[in-house]
Amino acid sequence: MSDGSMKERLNSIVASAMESMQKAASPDALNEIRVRILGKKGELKEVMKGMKDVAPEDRPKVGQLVNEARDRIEERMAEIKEKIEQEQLEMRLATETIDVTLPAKKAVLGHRHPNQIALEELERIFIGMGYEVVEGPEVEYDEYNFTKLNIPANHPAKDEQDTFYINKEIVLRTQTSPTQARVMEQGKLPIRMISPGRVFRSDEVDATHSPSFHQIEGLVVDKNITLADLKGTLEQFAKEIFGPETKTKFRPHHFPFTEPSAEMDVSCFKCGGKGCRFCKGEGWIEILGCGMVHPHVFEMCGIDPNEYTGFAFGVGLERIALLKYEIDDMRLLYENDQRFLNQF
Ligand code: 2NM
Repeated sequence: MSDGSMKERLNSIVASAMESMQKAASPDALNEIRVRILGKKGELKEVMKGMKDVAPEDRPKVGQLVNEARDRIEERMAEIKEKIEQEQLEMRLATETIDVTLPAKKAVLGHRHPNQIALEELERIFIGMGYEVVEGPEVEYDEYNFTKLNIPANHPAKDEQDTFYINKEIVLRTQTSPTQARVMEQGKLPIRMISPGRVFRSDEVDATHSPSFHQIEGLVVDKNITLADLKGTLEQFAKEIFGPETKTKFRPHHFPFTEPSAEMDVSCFKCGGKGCRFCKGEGWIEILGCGMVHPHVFEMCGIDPNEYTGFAFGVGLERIALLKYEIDDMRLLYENDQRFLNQF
């Protein structure tokens, strides 16, 4: 093949490329042209293949012609690409209007969890009585979770069946009272505090149990605190949370960290104490555990039990939420189904 006919062929490729590019209406169409002409199996590559038939002395000249043809096509292609993109942008600006008068999309608001509502109500009641809210670690030393609370090494609460152990010395706290042991140890007296938070017990999930639930424990330490202070405080608490008609009843109980210890029942706020399905015919509903802080606990937390006395109590937050909102299965509290949560 002569370099003259090569030149003709190149000119015709360039001319046809120019023509189809001129007609191209989209970046995609342009890209097809690029592949057809400049691509690996494109028309220019075909011309290069014909180079073997060109006289060796003409080859550099023909190579240069191919490069020039490529440059011209690429240059024009870039111009046309920019023109098409500009046109498309103008088209979108002209057609895609935003109606600023449309009503805004409603933001989907979450909802306070029943546990949270109950927690805030309990906190409000105790803050109103001058208590401080103190939070502590969920991963706790065995020492604070058990030993300083008068729960000795051989106590059944420490069984691996009941407690999650991280290692020999560290557990997931089974109660929030270790936070109170920490506050007592700091030695700033008197103390009026509640400690809310998550606690852990090795329990199977059912309608009334969960391996992770929440507690609020209270602690008052001062000179001359008596059982009368405990009763008066918790009676007031019961009336505020369940209504002014609520009666309370204290039954003797045992806790390692208090002596004497009791459980407090409230008169059923559904039937007023006559007995109904809600209180299982009892007229009373068990609400919390309490007692006078054991002198041994004071000693282990650095407080002189001859100078100071105190009372403490523990309430299950879920238990209060289930009762107050008449929820019959604890599992509903952990499923975070908005249709359920929105009811409270
Ligand atoms: C309860 C029942 C009775 C309690 C004891 C203490 C502390 F730290 F003072 F020893 N805090 N909370 C206590 C007492 C907790 O829960 C059912």
